[in-house]
Amino acid sequence: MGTALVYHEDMTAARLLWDDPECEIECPERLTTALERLQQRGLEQRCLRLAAREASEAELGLVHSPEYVALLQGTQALGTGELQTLSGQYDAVYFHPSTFHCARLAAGAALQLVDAVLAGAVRNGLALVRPPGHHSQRAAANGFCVFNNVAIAAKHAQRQHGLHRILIVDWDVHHGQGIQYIFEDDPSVLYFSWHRYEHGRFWPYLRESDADAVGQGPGLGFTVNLPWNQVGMGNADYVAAFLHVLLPVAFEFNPELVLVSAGFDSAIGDPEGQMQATPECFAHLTQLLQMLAGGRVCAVLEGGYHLESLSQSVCMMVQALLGDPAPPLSGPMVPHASALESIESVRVAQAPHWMSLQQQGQRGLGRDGASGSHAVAVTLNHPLGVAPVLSPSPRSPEGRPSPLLLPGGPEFKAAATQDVAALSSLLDQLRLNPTPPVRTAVALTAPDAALALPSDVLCEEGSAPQEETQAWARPHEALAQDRALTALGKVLYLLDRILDGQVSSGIAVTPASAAAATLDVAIRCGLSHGAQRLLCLAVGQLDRPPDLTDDGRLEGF
Ligand code: Q9C
Ligand code: ZN
Repeated sequence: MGTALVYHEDMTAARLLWDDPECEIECPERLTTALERLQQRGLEQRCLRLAAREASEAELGLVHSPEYVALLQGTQALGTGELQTLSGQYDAVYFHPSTFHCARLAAGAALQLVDAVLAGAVRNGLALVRPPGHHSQRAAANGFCVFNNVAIAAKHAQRQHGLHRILIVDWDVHHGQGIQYIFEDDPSVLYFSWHRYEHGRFWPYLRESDADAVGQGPGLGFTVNLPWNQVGMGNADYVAAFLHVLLPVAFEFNPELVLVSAGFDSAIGDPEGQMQATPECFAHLTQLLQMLAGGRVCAVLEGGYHLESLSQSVCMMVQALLGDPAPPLSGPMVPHASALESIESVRVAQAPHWMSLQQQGQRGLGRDGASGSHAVAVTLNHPLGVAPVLSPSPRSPEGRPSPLLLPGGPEFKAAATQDVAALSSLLDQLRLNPTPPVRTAVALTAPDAALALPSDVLCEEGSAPQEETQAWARPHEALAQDRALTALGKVLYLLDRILDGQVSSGIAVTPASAAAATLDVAIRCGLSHGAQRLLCLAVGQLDRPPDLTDDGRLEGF
């Protein structure tokens, strides 16, 4: 099952016909340059090419008012002066006689992509479109957007394919307020957006772009906003946002389909975003999203105005959709303090709605950066006390996640007692042990011991017996070095404590040169203790352990 690339040359027809510095960046070359680069890299040829079709009036009507669609239809016959006047009635919008046709193709491309993925013709795909869509509203164009391509695709997936849970990931650097408005009271669509915000001083200057906008009514908790309050956010900030906000919530939501509002104005070089994330970051983000919804990821282009950065980022995303390994991320993988503040504020705002954000209590994320580039942190997790893999996530009868309780709310106490009882009986049924007494243990060798750690983290002094460590290390040249061997002893000890059920999770630091070998040993050691399934998540520079076969089996097991 492959990757679809949906496109139509006609979408290059719309262009700005008058002088407007704000709008001139949304130009036809955005599409032609990206497509050329995909061809140059041989990526386009590896995709299933689909010619975009126009969305029908009924399909546009899934999101937009008939009057608005009729108004847009009328623009085809207007002269330049009239187009300019009409454009002036909206914020950051320009119309061209071909805008209606282009915008219908853009929405149609998103629909075709969703149909191809949900019919099983492809696993995933990208629609290269313009105009973009995520700012557009029921009866308003906004921010270069005419029809809300992704919102229309989501409604279509619900109506025509019967989907109950759709995740929209909006990594464009602007807040997709249009998508937020359309789904803010709808618990069947989880909308995540990060965006340049600068405490409200960046376009579109909306109060409702902040972290405390979490949705309304039955949709409470199904809008997740992560405002960036400084420019210059980079790879570490984006990965941290995924690991600490989006992915916990997304796994708990358990979507049937992931739609990506794939704007690349959040990448380095973009004049709008002023961010620092490199194109490779989008390969990693794409890979992370493919863990959801059985890999059913439909990406639709939104912004992205630096032609070189845009084309590279598009290539990175398509590469990842095709299943190619992601190139290593450059730069120090340390999030900015401002990013951690934003991430923490979203976690606090969303914690009442998501169990996965409640587990770390009040402490939140540590402020202390990881060690320098000489070392790789290996995080080990106890299989118990996490969402049981054997049972479906809890659902209400309508098939969506059961409503979560507000701690301190009126019904909370009674319901909590019931819940705890239900949960422990579920755990009993699954023959799972209670959560180990120690939440996190850290095994550090001397050079890393200076790391400042939260007070409730247990620092493991122990090491596995020397003979045992050496036996595990023997097949690996990379583990011959003293420092690597010492680190391995610590890893093995930590793993032992985890598999014993005394410790829930742990972090160990190993020299970068020994990371792959250490991981290999940790996997073998885990399997030899009877673990059936291991999830290895590598962020950044780590090759797959050499003996791991394509179907995930380890040679010899
Ligand atoms: N310098 C999209 O990326 N201008 N639309 C903001 C701040 C409007 C962006 C001015 C930007 C619209 C899809
Ligand atoms: Zn944008």
